[in-house]
Amino acid sequence: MRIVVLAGGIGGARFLRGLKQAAPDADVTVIGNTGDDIHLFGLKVCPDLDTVMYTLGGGIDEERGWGRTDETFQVKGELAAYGVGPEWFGLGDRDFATHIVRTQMLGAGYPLSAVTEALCARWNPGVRLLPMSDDRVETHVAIEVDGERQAVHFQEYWVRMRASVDAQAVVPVGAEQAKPAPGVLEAIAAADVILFPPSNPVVSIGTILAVPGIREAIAEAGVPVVGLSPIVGDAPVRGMADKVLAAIGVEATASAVALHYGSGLLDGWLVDTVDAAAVPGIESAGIRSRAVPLMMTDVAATAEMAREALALAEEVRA
Ligand code: FO1
Repeated sequence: MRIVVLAGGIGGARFLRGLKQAAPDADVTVIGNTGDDIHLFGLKVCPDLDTVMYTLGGGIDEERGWGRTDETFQVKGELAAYGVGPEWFGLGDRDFATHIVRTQMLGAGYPLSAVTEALCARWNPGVRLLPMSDDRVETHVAIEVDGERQAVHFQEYWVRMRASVDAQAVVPVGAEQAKPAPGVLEAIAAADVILFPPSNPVVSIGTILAVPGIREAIAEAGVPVVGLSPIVGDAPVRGMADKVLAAIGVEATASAVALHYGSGLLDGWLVDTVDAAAVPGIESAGIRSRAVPLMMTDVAATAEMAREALALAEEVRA
């Protein structure tokens, strides 16, 4: 079975670990969000691609959910000693090697998709990890400071500001001019099922869908598209998805996110058991829905969620 998964950072990566356990023989292609990418110290950092690669490759720091395990921060300290910022983004010594190799290969002319393939040759994530695009897309967040509107890079909004101010708008800068990376449209066209894991619907899955051609390819793929709600009991399970959902005028509820994606895109939507009351409303919008436990407490629980998503896909296909 060929499965395509649109993945952001921590939530998407954790879901993929469960999917691999639930469908060990499946051929999984991950279309990774690159809107979170940031250039720091002359290096290109791809947080969502690295989080998937490290999580599935066994190198992730489990407790943080990002960056490398057994990490040290000597280089970060030395940079700070030179007064070279920013200090708010924690790049570890082991993690720096990934960004150095990536930046070196990009500088030699390799596209991000080839670089990602090369990095994955070391990590063997067990999925094909494709960036959504080889073109530069960086998500910026419009905020208001002292009555003034300004745009900050998503990472600054997310990590330095901890999403402490309201987001007026979320803009994937460069998305309109970006093209799907090689293999992305082909993978979607060849998929037997397409999954939206519990990633951030705005800055992760929304950014991937903002690359011209990807949303259309998914809508026209003619195979079941099933998502899992990142919102449980009217609150994001992790992260601050409610902050960016507010920016696009979408309520932080399991059903509001499903309706935001729409029945033109989604065929099925899993909500957590606490949101079971939302199922009839979602179904009346033309999206098959089912309430199952959605907390990714461990790999076994996540594998069960993945099995439920695949089962709903077969129900939809019938
Ligand atoms: N998230 C944080 O909250 N604090 C950090 O200092 C931080 C550093 C970092 C370094 C590399 C990397 O790949 C991810 C990092 N993240 C950090 C997570 C990152 O902001 C998120 O993974 C995504 O961008 C949002 O999904």
